[in-house]
Amino acid sequence: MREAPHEVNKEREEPRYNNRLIIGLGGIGSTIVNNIISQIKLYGDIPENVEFMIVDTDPVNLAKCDQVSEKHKIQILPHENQVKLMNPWLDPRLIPPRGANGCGNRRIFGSAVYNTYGSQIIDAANAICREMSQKTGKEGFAVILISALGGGTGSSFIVRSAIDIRNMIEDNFHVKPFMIGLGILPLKREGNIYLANAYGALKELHFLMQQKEEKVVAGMNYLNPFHMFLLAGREIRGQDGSFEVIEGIKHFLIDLGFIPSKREKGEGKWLDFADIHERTLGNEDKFSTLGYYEYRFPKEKLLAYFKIKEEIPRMYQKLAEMKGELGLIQGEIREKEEEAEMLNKRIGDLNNKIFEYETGGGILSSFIKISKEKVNEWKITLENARRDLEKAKEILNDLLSKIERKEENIRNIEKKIRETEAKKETLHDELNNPPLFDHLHQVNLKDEEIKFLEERKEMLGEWNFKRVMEELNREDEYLSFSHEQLTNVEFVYKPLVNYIHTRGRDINPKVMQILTDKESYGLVRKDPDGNPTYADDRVEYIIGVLSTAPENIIPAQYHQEQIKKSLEIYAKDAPIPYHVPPAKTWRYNFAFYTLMIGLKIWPPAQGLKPRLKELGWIKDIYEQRNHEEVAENCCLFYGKWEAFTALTGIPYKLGNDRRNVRLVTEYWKDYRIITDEALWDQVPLMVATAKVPVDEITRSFDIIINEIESFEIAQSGKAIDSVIRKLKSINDSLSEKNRILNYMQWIIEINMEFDNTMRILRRKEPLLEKNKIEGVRLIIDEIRFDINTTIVNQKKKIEEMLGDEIPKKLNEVQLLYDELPDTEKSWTIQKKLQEMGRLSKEFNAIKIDFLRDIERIENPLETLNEKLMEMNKLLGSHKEGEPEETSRITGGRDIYTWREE
Ligand SMILES: Nc1nc2c(ncn2[C@@H]2O[C@H](COP(=O)(O)OP(=O)(O)OP(=O)(O)O)[C@@H](O)[C@H]2O)c(=O)[nH]1
Ligand SMILES: [Mg+2]
Repeated sequence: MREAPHEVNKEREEPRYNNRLIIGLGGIGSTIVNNIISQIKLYGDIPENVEFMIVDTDPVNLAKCDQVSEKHKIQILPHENQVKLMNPWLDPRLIPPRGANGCGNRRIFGSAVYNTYGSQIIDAANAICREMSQKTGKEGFAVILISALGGGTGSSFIVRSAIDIRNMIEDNFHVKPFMIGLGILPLKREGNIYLANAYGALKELHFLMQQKEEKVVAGMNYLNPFHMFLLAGREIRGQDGSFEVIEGIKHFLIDLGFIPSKREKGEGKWLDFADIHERTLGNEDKFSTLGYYEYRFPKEKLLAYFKIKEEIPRMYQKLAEMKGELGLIQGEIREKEEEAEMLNKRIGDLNNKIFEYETGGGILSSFIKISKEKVNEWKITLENARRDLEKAKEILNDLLSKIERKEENIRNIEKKIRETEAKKETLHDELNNPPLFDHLHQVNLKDEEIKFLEERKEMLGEWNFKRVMEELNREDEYLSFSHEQLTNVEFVYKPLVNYIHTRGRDINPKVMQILTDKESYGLVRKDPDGNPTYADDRVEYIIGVLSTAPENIIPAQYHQEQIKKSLEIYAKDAPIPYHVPPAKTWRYNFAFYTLMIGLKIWPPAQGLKPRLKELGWIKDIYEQRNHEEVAENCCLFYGKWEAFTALTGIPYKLGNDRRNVRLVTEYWKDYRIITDEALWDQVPLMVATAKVPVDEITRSFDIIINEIESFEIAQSGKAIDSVIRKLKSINDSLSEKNRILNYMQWIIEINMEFDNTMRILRRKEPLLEKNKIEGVRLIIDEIRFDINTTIVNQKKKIEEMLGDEIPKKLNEVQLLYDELPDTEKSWTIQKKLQEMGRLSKEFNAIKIDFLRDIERIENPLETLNEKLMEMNKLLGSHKEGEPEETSRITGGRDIYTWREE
């Protein structure tokens, strides 16, 4: 099924990434790795080229991960004094209180812990890699790092350890490992600290991903360690997807061969690491995501249910047997107790007899002559009886402890029966009413169907999904949830995050008109359907994979072309946008996975929401936090001042830790998640957006000017009528002012956006095509002409007319009527004169407001003018060292001002 351009030379490529190391960091990261291992073990041993490792600061969580060998659990227990000693910069108030879980959600503390104990993680990874490569005889490595981004431990360690592990493998094995990161975003309703942590972690990951050149500081290479960083969200379309996201990740990684199992070796599969590597080239600076839809028949659950059903009667039988044994022992005890009683009695009698004889006063001595021998005989019998009694007591004791043990066993088995019954109930419920998920649809089974299948349970091993649904007479349903779903766009790509691929119709139509005005500016092309195509909307690479046993596919219903088309919508005009080969996997699952490489998660334009919706909600929370609070959400560079300076250009001060901490926090607080290309790509849009309110203001002024310029006084007796009409429409036209002020508000926002964007652009080379630069310059010139000439003239004209000419004309009319003798002023004329007087007064009042208010547009327009001049400069002759100079113009906050401190 592989398409020609995907052909990869296996012999050359595959061994490079033969050894796979999967690392779970923090609570959720470790749990996912633990789940992956259980899943792989379902189908046999773990292949020798796959190793797992988990790292956490929370021992309780590590203990729960029972699938990971103790040797591969890296437990980091931060010791307060040690952490303080190694991190003198750390404000002690940031150390989590005793008893807090792990890093207590503090990324800054996670950073300090990593500074102190990180080498343990790297040493462990090194030992595992060494052992694995000795076993496999191969040196290539692929490493997958998994963690949640909202916590303290995983979200810090994933940023820090990725660089160290990459460097360790390069140094020790002399190969470049293929590195994949996988981060889980929090739910919208989680506490603020989780949301803000996730934003902090994303900023740092994004920063690392932008490091395109080797930069070695203190022996550490800060080149981007990741080839691909996948994001998955717990909340998908407003629903809690905690379970689905873990299932999805697990299945995605195993079924697609990222983590080979004995069943899915990863070689000769639809996609291997060399393929993935090829697709990620050039997109390492952007995030990616995975899509997941699964239709599942609960074969494993069903078999487990049958097994339990068979087990329970056996358990009851065992219980009955044990109770029987208990009865037997109880009998024995009764016998022994009687025996002991009898012996006790005999001993008493003998003692009495001997006593009476030896004291001589008894009845016996007077009537019977008793020989000494007889007494001795009694004594021997007494001794024997005593011994027998001891023995009986011993046996009795044994029996009593035996019965205690039996009773304990019985209690245990009763407990086990109760548990098993409960488990049976749960399984039964899960078969009857499986929970409904957006990404995971499990077939529900009615009691008769369960019974039907129980009678044929041997067949379950031989049948497959399609066959079993036919046997149940549910083939229509099978078709609907498998094949038909695949041709529905939504299901084809179902990403595990809330990603909106296009900016769609969100852009103001007037801005759009400017952008797509091909004749004048040539900024944005239209596709054949007339929709604008923005390079920034495109997902760089989309791969769709159908994963099921081939027997489950109904060829006539599997519309591969249609699926491809659906994917194409999101891939836009990406060079090789999709790939839909079926992967051979499980017989009872019908799954469709998508791998989407190169997401543009930022807002596509000024004033729009980010394409990755999660980014919107975590950003909002983060930005409400003050400096101290934000520090808790940051990790990278604390205590690594030298690297901070080398990578950001912001100088640290030796020995002034408090200041250095502040610098790092401030840097992250201001950091924006966007690539240089995207930022430049937004320039035409920003400039086109600026043109709209300026155009609108000139248009509003034109309306007013037209209105007042046509103020002519009719020469007949109708003069007063025309004046009244005119005054009304002039007064109306002056309400255009409100529109003008609205546009002014928009300009103020645009100015802020220019500030934010240019703050970053000032340090970057322009990354815009020449023709676009020309288009943008043209728009800038037009706007500046409007600001400096058109609007200035319009204002001047309006001021003259309103302040001077119209009052003069009104005066003329007034005079005209004043000269009229009273006898000629009819009642109607008098009424009209009154009306004119009222309108003139109104005019005067509106006029004063108007002239005062439109003065307010001057400042924003002047600022915009300055921004545009600077933008022009940035587009043209960008030189190193220029930023300090230009930053003064905007007066905005600029991180370069730190240089002067
Ligand atoms: N899918 C899923 N995610 C969860 C669950 N519980 C917590 N999370 C996510 O995990 C994030 C916290 O990450 P953890 O891995 O628990 O934290 P950690 O890395 O151990 O960090 P600390 O415990 O603060 O040291 C939260 O923001 C949640 O989004 C769960 O049951 N399912
Ligand atoms: Mg934890």
